[in-house]
Amino acid sequence: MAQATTDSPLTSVRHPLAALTADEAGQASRLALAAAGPGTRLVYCALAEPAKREVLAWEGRPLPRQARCVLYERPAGQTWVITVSLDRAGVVRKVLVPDVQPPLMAEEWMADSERIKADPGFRAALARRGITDMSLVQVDPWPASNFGLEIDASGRRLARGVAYLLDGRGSNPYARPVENLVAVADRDTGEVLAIEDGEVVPVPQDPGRYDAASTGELRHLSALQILQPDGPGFSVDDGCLTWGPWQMRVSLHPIEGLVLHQIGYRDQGRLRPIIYRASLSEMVVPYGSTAMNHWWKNAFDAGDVGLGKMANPLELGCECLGEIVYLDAVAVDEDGAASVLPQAVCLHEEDYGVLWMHRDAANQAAETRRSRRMVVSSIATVGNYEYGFFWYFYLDGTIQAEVKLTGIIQTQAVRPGTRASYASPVTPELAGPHHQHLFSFRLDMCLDGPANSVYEVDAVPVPAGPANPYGNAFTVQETLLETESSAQRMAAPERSRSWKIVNHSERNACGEPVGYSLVPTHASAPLLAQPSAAIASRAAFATRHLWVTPARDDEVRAAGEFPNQHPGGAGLPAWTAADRPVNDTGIAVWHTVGVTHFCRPEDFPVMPVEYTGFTLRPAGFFDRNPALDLAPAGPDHCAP
Ligand SMILES: [Cu+2]
Repeated sequence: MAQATTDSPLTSVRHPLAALTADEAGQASRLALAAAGPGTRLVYCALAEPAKREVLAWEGRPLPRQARCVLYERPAGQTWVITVSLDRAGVVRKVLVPDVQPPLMAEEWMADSERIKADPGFRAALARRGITDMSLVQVDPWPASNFGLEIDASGRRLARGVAYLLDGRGSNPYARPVENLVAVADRDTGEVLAIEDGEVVPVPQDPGRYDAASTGELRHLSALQILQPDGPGFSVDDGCLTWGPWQMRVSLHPIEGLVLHQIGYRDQGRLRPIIYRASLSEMVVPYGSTAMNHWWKNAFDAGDVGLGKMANPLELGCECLGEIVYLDAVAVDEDGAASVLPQAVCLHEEDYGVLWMHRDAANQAAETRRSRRMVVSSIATVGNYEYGFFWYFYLDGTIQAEVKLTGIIQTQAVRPGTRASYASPVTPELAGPHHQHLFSFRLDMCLDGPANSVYEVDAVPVPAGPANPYGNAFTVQETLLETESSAQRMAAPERSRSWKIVNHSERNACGEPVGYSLVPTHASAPLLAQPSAAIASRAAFATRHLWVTPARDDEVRAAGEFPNQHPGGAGLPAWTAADRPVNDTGIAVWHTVGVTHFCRPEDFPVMPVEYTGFTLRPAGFFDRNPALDLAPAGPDHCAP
């Protein structure tokens, strides 16, 4: 998927990072498919981003415009990356990537589900549970993960399928899981290779419906309208968003979802760069249960599936409220046919309460300014879960990334009166297996220029003694993280730990390097699986809250580009083994945030949004409060 443009470009020369149009994505996909062998399928097509140095040096002359297509040659089981020139309508590079599995394709999900349902052994296992009407059976064929088993080393493209019993059309499949039954299937041949069939547990009765027609008398809220009579306070031109002093490029990548480029802030007439590229590099949902249907579940929803590919078309008044501008995206199917996915990215402003205020005690004069934030968001549906990715930009220079988790939990059927291990009860018939959602954000930093460094900043109590005669003193300890190994760090709330990104060659009014603090507001527990578990090497990024690497255009995905069935070790652990210096150079800062999810009854049948994310706050980037210049709120908002 590439992002379509809702506004026509103002000039014929588009920005080097301007998203592919539907025509470009379709043309590139056709050329790539034509260059591949028979039976090849298109997995995704995205803009081939020009090198960062070329983009930063760009002065308006057109750069070569290329698309990068990932393809799967099914008969040979081979993955190709084919780069296509859109200027010359031809293939530039064709690279075979050995021993990897590309992300899952939508057509595979549908086909594998039907093949498993048609398997006689699977049907017999269902019949043993009294289930014979296959029209009421849903099979979810998950990415199979990799546990170093013989079947994992076979090179087969594998699915592990689990079943649910529907309660009629539109019902909630996850309310009625078929427990202790797993089919292992070959996605290429359609063969069901193994069926694991354990103790029969009755399928829960509660249909778990959550639609408005099923939930009884509805509670209505009073009307709430957000009006901006003058229209939105921002503008978008071919993916370039400008809001007050803020400027950035917004796009939707098929795998990473929202990607923001060239985030900058206009300060006293000068556009100051902050981040070159901000993205979700990977995410993983490791399950902590030993049960047959759950122990192997480790969804890498970016690299296994694709968060942009699964983006929702958003609706005014539903996912977004207020004066909204939407950006469309482009979806490309496995045949290379491109279509527009409408309203995939939502842009709007939100009031955010008080930004700053003070009432002078002597003369009772009060000054108050209201806070507002620019919101850039997209919501992906991956199987049972929804993930909303929200970037917020505030008037005081703060940047915040937030993930909103909602949708339906993975469920485990239990006999009423019993309790499942490594799971929490959600209904008398259902448990929710313990699991985590761990997200790795990558920030290619560019604070006032590409050469940046990172300090770990701790609050440190001072031992009582001559230097602390009253016992109350504490100090701040800043430690420069000089190499990749020294920059693998954990959060430490007991030390108010943050990480300060600085540019040593640019100084603020206090003579200090300009900086931004990465505040780990939702660091959560890191990966809880044992170091010996397969997932610990497959999702090594999730074992640390912070990594810093030299920023390289070809190192953007924390678990490597193809985590699907990967045995592990790719991405951050492989790159950082060289222990490269990360001081006064172009750096990528990788931050793991997440949720450790012990399911609650309140998470069923559909889960209220849970939040995670982080904050980037200016820390000596500006010389004083950068929001002093805001006009006071109008008298109708702020009467004396
Ligand atoms: Cu969860």
